[in-house]
Amino acid sequence: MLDTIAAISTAVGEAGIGIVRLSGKNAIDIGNSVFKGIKDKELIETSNRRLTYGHIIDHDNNQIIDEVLIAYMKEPYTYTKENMVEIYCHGGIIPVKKTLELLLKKGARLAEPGEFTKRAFLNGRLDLSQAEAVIDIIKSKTDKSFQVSLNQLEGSLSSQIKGIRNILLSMIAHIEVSIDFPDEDVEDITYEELERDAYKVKSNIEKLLSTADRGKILRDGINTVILGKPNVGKSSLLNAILRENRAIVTDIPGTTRDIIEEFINIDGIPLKIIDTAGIRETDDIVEKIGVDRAKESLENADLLIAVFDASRDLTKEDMDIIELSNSKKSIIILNKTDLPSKFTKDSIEELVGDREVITASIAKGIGIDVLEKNIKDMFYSGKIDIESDTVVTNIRHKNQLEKSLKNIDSAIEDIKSMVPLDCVEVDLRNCWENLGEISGDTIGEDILDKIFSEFCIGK
Ligand SMILES: Nc1nc2c(ncn2[C@@H]2O[C@H](COP(=O)(O)OP(=O)(O)OP(=O)(O)O)[C@@H](O)[C@H]2O)c(=O)[nH]1
Ligand SMILES: [Mg+2]
Repeated sequence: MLDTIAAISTAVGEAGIGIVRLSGKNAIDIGNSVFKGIKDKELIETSNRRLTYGHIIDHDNNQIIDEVLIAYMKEPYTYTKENMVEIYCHGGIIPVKKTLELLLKKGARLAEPGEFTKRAFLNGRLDLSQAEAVIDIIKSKTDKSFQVSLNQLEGSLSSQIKGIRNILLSMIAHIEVSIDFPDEDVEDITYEELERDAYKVKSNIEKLLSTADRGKILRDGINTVILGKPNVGKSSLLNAILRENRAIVTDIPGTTRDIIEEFINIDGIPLKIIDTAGIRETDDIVEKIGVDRAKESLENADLLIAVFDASRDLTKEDMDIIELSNSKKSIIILNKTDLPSKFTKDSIEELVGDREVITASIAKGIGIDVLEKNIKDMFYSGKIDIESDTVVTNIRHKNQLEKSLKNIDSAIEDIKSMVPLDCVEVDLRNCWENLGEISGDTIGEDILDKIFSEFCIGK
């Protein structure tokens, strides 16, 4: 961890400025070796944390690389808690790339994805859930998901996890005392006390877990799949919700072949909306792949919008769609009601049970508002006040919470049947460790590598 890393921290492309960062023991020296200020002033002669004007220069051949602003920041009060230098180049691909190349030539190593944040974690400036919040902030697509990530970065999840782990630690400590010093004059912990504390732990874990599904939705958007047989108006619906002509619409059945994904925002609720190929039996190889993809996309769907065409008779293909939709939260759209109908709303309502059926004429813009309101009602109870609440948005955190819930359940069972305390302690310890993996207090190198590999380079 002693080497000095460098990377381009801004997105590559044409822009006003581009920032190259250095972090590590030699960052300031390396920065100094490529800089020339006004009247030959060196970087180390300037003040800590102050932007200075000058040039990046390859002193080996006296070549000017770019005109820049530069600042160094001395450890430990930096993003990584190490010495850092930030160089503000002109935007565009060449100035930042050339500057980076020069830094590498002067002894810096190209940073891996997320390595700056990883160092912030390893140096104790952020815990793991906070570091993960940094990725989520970068990737967030809506105000709400941004706000939740920001709360996580501020430590809302960390502090709750810490609270639960403290209860566990105190239980473990009491058990150890009882086991190790049975004759001493310390008061033994009773099974009743253990049970009471274990239930406290359990309810806290459950509370966090109950936010997890909602959390996933905030992070990724509600995964919404539009499904139906060919030509019922699926792509028309996508376009209507997006309010743009994103997907090709024609009167030829089998127009959409591939999956089309778009993100939109309905009054702050993020939707990932997926238009699919019309489902039918077909010998066309390309269409067949499309149909398979449509069915696959259903697996991860949070919400299904099943579309039916009222102007044509219901067919076996429609029955298949109803069948497929049974296992999912779904909304049924009865489309093309501007044309003479071949079947009624009642007849389809009978087939879909207690699910809502919306009559629509997507081509005429009728029914879209009702659909949007339905989606809102289904997912946005408004009960969670995002600004103050902790929401678990990360699958890894959810898995750890589930594991620790199993541990505490098993501990509770043991406590109730009054098995020896050292057995209880094993479960409590596992629970403590599994929770610790969320904050990164107990975690293996391989998991760390996996987490940080999700970052972009330069963060
Ligand atoms: N009359 C009428 N026609 C509509 C309506 N909605 C869509 N259509 C027409 O139905 C045809 C098929 O629409 P698409 O949106 O391409 O249907 P699709 O379900 O995506 O079809 P595939 O991609 O082939 O599976 C087009 O000609 C649309 O203009 C409607 O509400 N009323
Ligand atoms: Mg289509």
